Amino acid sequence: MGTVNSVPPQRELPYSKTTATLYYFAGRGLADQIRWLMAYTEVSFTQRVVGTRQRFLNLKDSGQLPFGQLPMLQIDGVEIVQSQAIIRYIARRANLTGKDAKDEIACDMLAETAFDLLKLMTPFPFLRGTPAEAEQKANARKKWEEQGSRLEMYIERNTKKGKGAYLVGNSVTYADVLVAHVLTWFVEELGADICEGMPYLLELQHNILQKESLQAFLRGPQYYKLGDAEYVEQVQTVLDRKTQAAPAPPSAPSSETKAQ
Ligand SMILES: N[C@@H](CCC(=O)N[C@@H](CS)C(=O)NCC(=O)O)C(=O)O
Repeated sequence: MGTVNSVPPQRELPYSKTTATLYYFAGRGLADQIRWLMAYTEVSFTQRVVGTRQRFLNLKDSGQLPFGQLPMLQIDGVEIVQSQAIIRYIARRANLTGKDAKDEIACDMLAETAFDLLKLMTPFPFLRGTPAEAEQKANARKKWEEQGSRLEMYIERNTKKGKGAYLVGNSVTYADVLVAHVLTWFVEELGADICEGMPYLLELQHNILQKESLQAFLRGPQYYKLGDAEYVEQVQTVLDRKTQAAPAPPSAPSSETKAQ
């Protein structure tokens, strides 16, 4: 953090050639949902990788991270932190919150469920090869069985009412995108068998993945693979959580990356 009397670091300005600028590590984490939803809703974005401790401290000291945390998104002249606030903003902007206030509440509840599930996936890169990995996998699988089957029931009910394979109402909402996202991640970490006996969820995922802009994103450089040792190293360095503290780099590189 800056010292008394020191000049605050310059604020980072949004990249002018894309609609949004996303600040996060070079990996999935809490930004992955945001990337998926921006891709689905055709928001062009640039990713600024916060890859050094100094860049992270500069963002905090400049006041751009009011709670001292990433991710942060610059869009439409505002800066948003808190991943779920970012998600809701993008969803409302794209009219993906259903037809009325009741639908919006349903979307909100489902989005929180997707977020609960997501938080079971984000620790995996940090646990690989440790005894805790198997325990976390077993816990995630159990939670999936509970919550996945509830999500399956939502879609089944809607389908049987003739509304289609959606979680809310008779068209896509951001809840569908988030559930397709977390399901995809679960399958990567735990295997495709977690979806056995869940045909409605698979249909929903299939429908969401048909979206061309999402497919292009998933094929492109803005989509990160499952977190590996390099990602772990970066996060731990930036957040200063390494057991052996690495010296902070003298200045943050101007890593303008991955414009879409
Ligand atoms: N509730 C926040 C949590 C954000 C969060 O924990 N971010 C981590 C990185 S994934 C962070 O910046 N941690 C720094 C810290 O807490 O000091 C959200 O959903 O955005």
